[in-house]
Amino acid sequence: MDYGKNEVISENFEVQVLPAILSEDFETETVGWESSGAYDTWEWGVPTSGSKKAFSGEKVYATNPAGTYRNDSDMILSAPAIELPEGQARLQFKHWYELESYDYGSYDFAHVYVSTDKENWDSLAEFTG
Ligand SMILES: [Ca+2]
Ligand SMILES: [Ca+2]
Repeated sequence: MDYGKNEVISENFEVQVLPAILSEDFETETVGWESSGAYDTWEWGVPTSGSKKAFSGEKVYATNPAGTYRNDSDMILSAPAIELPEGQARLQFKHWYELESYDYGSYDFAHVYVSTDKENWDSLAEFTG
């Protein structure tokens, strides 16, 4: 009953909470994360530029945690390969970014790709300035 003396009946739902297959807060030495590409400045550590803080703890993986990335950079940060069970999967992450842009568009882009064979990659998301 609520204050208006209306009876509220709601159904019961059962929610299954699945454990994360890969969870990373970058606070301790990372395993399996690799960077590559042109002018690769991906680095693990405490950011002193950009966001100047982490979403969790104090460490992050960032493109040059102490300054801007270089012009003509084309760099990749790869997560370790994981085995997914049958069915749907969800990728969830927190990120901070500041990409070079101008009045009518963006010079720089960031993408999130996934692959099942490390040869063919599907774009899940694209971010601009
Ligand atoms: Ca962290
Ligand atoms: Ca640029």
